[in-house]
Amino acid sequence: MSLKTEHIYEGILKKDLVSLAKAMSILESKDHPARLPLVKKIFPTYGRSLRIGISGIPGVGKSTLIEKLGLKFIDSGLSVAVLTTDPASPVSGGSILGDRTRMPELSANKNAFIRCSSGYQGHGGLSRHAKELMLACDAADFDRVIVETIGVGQSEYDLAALVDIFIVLAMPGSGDELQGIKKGIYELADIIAITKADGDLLEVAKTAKLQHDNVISFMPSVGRRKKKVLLLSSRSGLGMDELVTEIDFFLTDAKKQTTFAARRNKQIEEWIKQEIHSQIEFRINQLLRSKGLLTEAYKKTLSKELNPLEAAAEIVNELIKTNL
Ligand SMILES: Nc1nc2c(ncn2[C@@H]2O[C@H](COP(=O)(O)OP(=O)(O)O)[C@@H](O)[C@H]2O)c(=O)[nH]1
Ligand SMILES: [Mg+2]
Repeated sequence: MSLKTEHIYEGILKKDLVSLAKAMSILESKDHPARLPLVKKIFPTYGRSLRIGISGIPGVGKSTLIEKLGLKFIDSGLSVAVLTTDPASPVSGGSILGDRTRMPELSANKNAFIRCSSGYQGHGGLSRHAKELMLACDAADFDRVIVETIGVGQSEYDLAALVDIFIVLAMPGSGDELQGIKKGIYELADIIAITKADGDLLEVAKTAKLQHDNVISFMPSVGRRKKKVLLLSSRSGLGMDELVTEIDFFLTDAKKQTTFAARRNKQIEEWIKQEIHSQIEFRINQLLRSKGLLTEAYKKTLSKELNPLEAAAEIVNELIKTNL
């Protein structure tokens, strides 16, 4: 490990936020020579922080909630790291919802650290390297790590497998409950919170809560506490204390029942699995580039000698011969 990386490592251990941000940049860049040495150094700290996953469609109120929740944790003497993704469009490269500014108070707090990765790095809005970023938060000894992901595609499933508690936010009156059932996302949720339960939306939110209560009453609670549906308003503060209590209660209870440990074991398993896929993909792309296989197949496909399916099969066979 270079002196510079050693310096960054020492900095993380002291919770120096600049070092932590630098470490995260290294961890997010696949080819960085310091990436592996850094992971090796910090891995022994794995699992120190409690991980909270928060998911829900864009605009449901995740970032606003995280700011309030983070400040509540800090008020009770805890330190908080937030990993979020900038829902930038790969086309315009611009931010749609301006997440960077959505947590102004929390970002100014010295007991908080906010990392905003660009959304299109990974699939569905979860940073491809969320696991490594969480590990860096462990090393910096943050008490709570909150990870935000937009409820799109695979990202919810990926996130649910990487955290100690998974909270799904639902918008009142949006038909979210049906969406949630369809995608099986409520099966993964430990807590479901109906957001924006204030002003004109309060009554709609109350109805949505009843619908959600009904939906989850049919779901089995295998090995864990029954799922909980809460009414929440980041604006009026309704349900905020209850949410904090529920999170603590859930985690304490999970630890007692050993489901917490089981989940942590699963997290490691999931991490290895995701890493296998990512390393194979990286190797394949390297080989494709170096061997010019793609160009050859492309030519044969253009001249209609092969169709794309055959061309791909030919390349795969060739790659297998090289033992990847
Ligand atoms: N009425 C109301 N609006 C909220 C609440 N929380 C967030 N919002 C608004 O909903 C919009 C989206 O919030 P945001 O936190 O960015 O959602 P995200 O995309 O899920 O992160 C913003 O305009 C917020 O001001 C709430 O509790 N009540
Ligand atoms: Mg957001």
